[in-house]
Amino acid sequence: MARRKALITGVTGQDGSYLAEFLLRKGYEVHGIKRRASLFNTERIDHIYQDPHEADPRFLLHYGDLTDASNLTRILAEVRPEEVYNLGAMSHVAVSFESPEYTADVDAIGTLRLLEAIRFLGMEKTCRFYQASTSELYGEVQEIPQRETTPFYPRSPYAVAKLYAYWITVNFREAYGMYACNGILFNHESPRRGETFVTRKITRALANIAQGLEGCLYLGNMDARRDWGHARDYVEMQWLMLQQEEAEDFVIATGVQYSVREFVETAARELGVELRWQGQGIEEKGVVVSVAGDRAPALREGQTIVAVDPKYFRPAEVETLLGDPSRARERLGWEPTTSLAELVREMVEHDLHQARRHALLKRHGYDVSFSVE
Ligand code: NDP
Ligand code: GDR
Repeated sequence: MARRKALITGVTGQDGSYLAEFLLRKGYEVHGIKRRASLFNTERIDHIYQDPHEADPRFLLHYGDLTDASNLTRILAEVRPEEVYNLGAMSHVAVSFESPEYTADVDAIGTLRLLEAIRFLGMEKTCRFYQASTSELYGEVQEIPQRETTPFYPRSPYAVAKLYAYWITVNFREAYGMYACNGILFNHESPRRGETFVTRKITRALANIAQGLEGCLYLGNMDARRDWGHARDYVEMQWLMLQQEEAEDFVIATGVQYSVREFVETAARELGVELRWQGQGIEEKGVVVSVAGDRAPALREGQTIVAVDPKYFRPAEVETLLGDPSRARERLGWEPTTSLAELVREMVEHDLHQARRHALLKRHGYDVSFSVE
C-alpha cells in the first residue's frame, strides 16, 4: 500500500519539527518546505534529516516560501500530499507591528496561495488542510474562557492576518467542500521554542544568569496571562483534526492560565532561586532572596536579576487568554498531559545544560558569544 504523504509548511519551526517527528512515527512520507537562508536554519530537524541519496527516504525538504505562489503550486504538484499542515508564518506578535505588510503577505495571503494551489491542481477533494490558527484571534477577550464560538477581536497585525487565514480556510470548506480546518491553539512551548518568545527568553536568560553568563533579564508586561501547554502534545491534535469524518475547528488549550511573572518565579525556583518583587510598573525588579543547590553558582542574595524594559511593551497588548478545550476533549479525546511545572522543568533543564557548557568553555578561555534579546 502506498504511504500517506504529508506536506508541512514551517517545518523548521517549533511545531513543524515536532509534527514531522510525529508523522514519521506514524509511517507517513513527510515533505517539508524550508526557506533559503544564508545560514542553515534546520537545527530543529537535523536529528530526523535523511540523506536523499539513501534508498527510499521518508523525510524530504523542498525550498519554498509562502510568498511565492508558483513555487507552492509546483511543490504541491510534485508531492501530491493527502494532508497539508500550514504552520509557516511570521509568528512573532511584537515583530508584526514592525513588519505588518510582510506579516499579512505570509500569514494571510500565504494561506490563500496554498489553498488556491490545492484547488487549481484539482486536489480539493483528495487533500486535507490544517490551518495553524491562534488564540491571538480573541485578543481583547469577549468571553472567559474562550471557546470556538467566542467572537474574535484581534489586537495586532499578526492576529489580523491570522483572522483572514482563519476565514479563508472556513470559506474553502464551505465553498468547495474541502476538508479544511482551523486549530485554534493557545500558546504552546518547549525547549525548541524560538528564543524571543517570552517563555524561552525567560528560561534561557535565567539559566545564563545562574551560570554567570548574563547579568539581568529584561521583560515587558509581566502581568500578561497566558494558557501555556507543551508543543509536543499540541501537534498530535493537529493530526487528529485531519482524521475526523468531517472538518471542524477546535480550540486546543489547557484551561489553566498563569502570568508572565509567575512563569519567571517557577523557572527561578527550578534553578534553586527564590525571588522577591520590588517596585511597581516600569520600576519593578526581581531580587534574589535565597539560592539553594548548585544550579546557580553565580547568584548572590540581594542581586537584581529581572527588570522591566518598556521597549518590550506592545502598541496594543493581549492581557489575558484562557482556553476552554471542551469540544476537543469530547470529540478528539484531548487531555493536556504536561503541567506548567513540568513544561518549565523541561525547558530549564535544556537551557541549563547549554549554559553550563558555555560557562565551561568560557572558563577554559574559549570565546562564547550568543545573542541576548
Ligand atoms: P515558529 O516561529 O517556530 O515557526 C514558524 C515557521 O514558519 C518556521 O519554519 C519559519 O521558517 C516558517 N516561515 C516563516 N516565514 C515563512 C515564509 N515566508 N514562507 C515559508 N515559511 C515561513 O512558529 P511555531 O512553530 O511556534 O508555530 C507554528 C504555527 O502555529 C505558526 O503559524 C504560528 O503562528 C502558529 N501558532 C503558534 C502557537 C504557539 O504558541 N507556538 C499558538 C498558535 C498558533 P524559518 O525557520 O526559516 O524562520
Ligand atoms: P504571544 O507570545 O504574543 O502570546 O504569541 P509571547 O511569548 O511573545 O508573549 C506572551 C506575553 O508575554 C508578554 N511579554 C513578553 N513577550 C516577549 N516576547 N518578550 C518579552 O520580553 C515580554 N515581556 C512580557 C507579551 O507582551 C505577551 O503578553 C505566541 C506566538 O507563538 C504566536 O505565534 C501565537 O499565535 C500565540 O502565542 C498564541
